[in-house]
Amino acid sequence: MATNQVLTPDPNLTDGMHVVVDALKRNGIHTIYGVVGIPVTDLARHAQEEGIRYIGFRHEQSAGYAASITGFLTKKPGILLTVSAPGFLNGLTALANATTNGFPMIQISGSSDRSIIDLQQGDYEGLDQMNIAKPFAKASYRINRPEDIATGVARAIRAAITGRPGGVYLDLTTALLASTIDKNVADSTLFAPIDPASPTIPSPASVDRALKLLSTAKKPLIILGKGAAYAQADDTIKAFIEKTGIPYIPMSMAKGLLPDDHVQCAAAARGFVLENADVVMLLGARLNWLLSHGKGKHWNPNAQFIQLDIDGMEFDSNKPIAAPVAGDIVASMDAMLAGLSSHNIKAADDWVKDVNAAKVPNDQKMQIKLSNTKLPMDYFCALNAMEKVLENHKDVYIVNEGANTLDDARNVINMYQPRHRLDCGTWGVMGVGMGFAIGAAITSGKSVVAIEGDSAFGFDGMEVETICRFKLPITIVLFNNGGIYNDAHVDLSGHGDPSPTTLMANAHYDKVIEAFGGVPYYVTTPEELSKALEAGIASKKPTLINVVIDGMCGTESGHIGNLNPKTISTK
Ligand code: ADP
Ligand code: TPW
Ligand code: MG
Repeated sequence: MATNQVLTPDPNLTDGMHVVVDALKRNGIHTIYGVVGIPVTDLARHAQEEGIRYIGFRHEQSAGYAASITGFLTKKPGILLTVSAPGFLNGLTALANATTNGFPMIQISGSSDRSIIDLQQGDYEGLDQMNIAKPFAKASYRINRPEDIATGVARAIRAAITGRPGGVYLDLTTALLASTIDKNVADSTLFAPIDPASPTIPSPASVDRALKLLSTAKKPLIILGKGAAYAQADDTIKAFIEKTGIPYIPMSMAKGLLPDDHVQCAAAARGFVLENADVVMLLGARLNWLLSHGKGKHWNPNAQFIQLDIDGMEFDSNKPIAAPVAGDIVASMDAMLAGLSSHNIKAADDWVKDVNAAKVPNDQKMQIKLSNTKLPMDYFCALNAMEKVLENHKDVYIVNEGANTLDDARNVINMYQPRHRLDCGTWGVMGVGMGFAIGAAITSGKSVVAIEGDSAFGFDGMEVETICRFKLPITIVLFNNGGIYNDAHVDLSGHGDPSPTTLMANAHYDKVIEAFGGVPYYVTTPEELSKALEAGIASKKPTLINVVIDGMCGTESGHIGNLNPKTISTK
């Protein structure tokens, strides 16, 4: 279209799109994920021309998930680029998910002419995007003038990563993108914010209070959350845990912060430690539903809490926090580690012995589950075959979603490196798989294995085209049990309609990747699965392994059936 052919006959002039790209470059942004169309197509072209990688997706939601996981992995906001209205809305779920999880990302979206939107006169793809984004984002800004672009980008970056990270919306009107400005003037506006994630130092008194409480504990426990993984204070956290000998459990995305086979890892005694611990130190973890809000039968009702978090508003949200430590985990853990010299903190031998003893029966039960050889395979048989391969590829990123596929893989697949397990997170959201896999592969250049339920994969399966187009080293392992949770369908409709949880058990998802030149496998035995997985990782080629899983072995809602309300009437 004529309006998009931005001509710069005057060499002294530049335009909004150029300045946006300059501002992103000035802030060290290397990658943009998105879907183009009016009015941002040329913005993406120009970004590419300027050396920013542009990863074009098939759906904005997946591009957004890729951006958010890039943020989690790098501590810099991942960038999602969307078109107006529908493209913007498609990306918004990913932005909201980033805010909920504390992943830094910026959704940059083209938008309509303000004068038409504000009078609701019906523009092409018209929507009041900045205001709609507000409840889902940590901050929402609009840039209206080219001379404000550098400030707008800087504000968005700072908002995404300072304090608790989150999703930021940045609205760029069509008029702004097409506007012109003197090049020298534009250049003079460019800057990168100093300390965009201002280091927040905890008060010495709060650190002292926390250490004092820990020193009184008879049965201390540390819970590592994804905030601790995000902070990248890996060595300090490891040193603190090892010096004190305190047992720890990792939340899902904190797995690998210390290796899962670490002697102090109490994951196999999770129930026992939660029921018995008298002082629990939360390290970048929230007492939300994933920890039963710190209440109920899973918890020692008298447990006292220490919480290290960058967001002071988090404290007391579910239980009173006896020792809140507000600050960045990097600084807080430095102070906690240094403070060990003046506090006597060592987990008591009896407690450590009891925790280790509690692991034994659970480990044995798990071994029995893993060693079953029934066909069709159940989750444990298949995961056992995978674990044997993956323990020789400890640097592979694992993406994981589904219900049973998620819960069982989380328990079986050991992680050995920080920030290598990426999953549905705080919202338990389906459809993150391909975006996370692509984001992780692009950001790290390493191989990714995405362990997907057949339902989960359906949300974003067309992104295999993106994976193949960019030739990414991603192996998708699809656990096909023919349904959401299982394949136990009953015809409640009375006329042969599939049940609400039914999907096609005999589907060949492998054919999907074959259509785009990727490598397909269809496996029915653990031996075939191991071989295909090994080959997929070794080849570094886009690969999809359709794994036939027993349709009856999954439980409804996986491990959170307790949250699933039931009618009294359903058969
Ligand atoms: P999990 O799901 O693993 O339990 P959550 O996402 O619930 O983790 O909690 C992560 C917490 O970590 C959030 O409350 C967030 O404010 C906090 N956090 C994030 N980054 C940092 C950081 N750099 N320093 C301290 N706390 C952080
Ligand atoms: C965006 C609800 C939770 S788990 C799940 C759905 C649809 C799929 C489970 O089936 P899958 O795994 O993936 O085949 P498995 O091994 O148990 O059979 N929409 C969104 N998010 C969620 N969480 C849902 C719906 C849900
Ligand atoms: Mg399934």
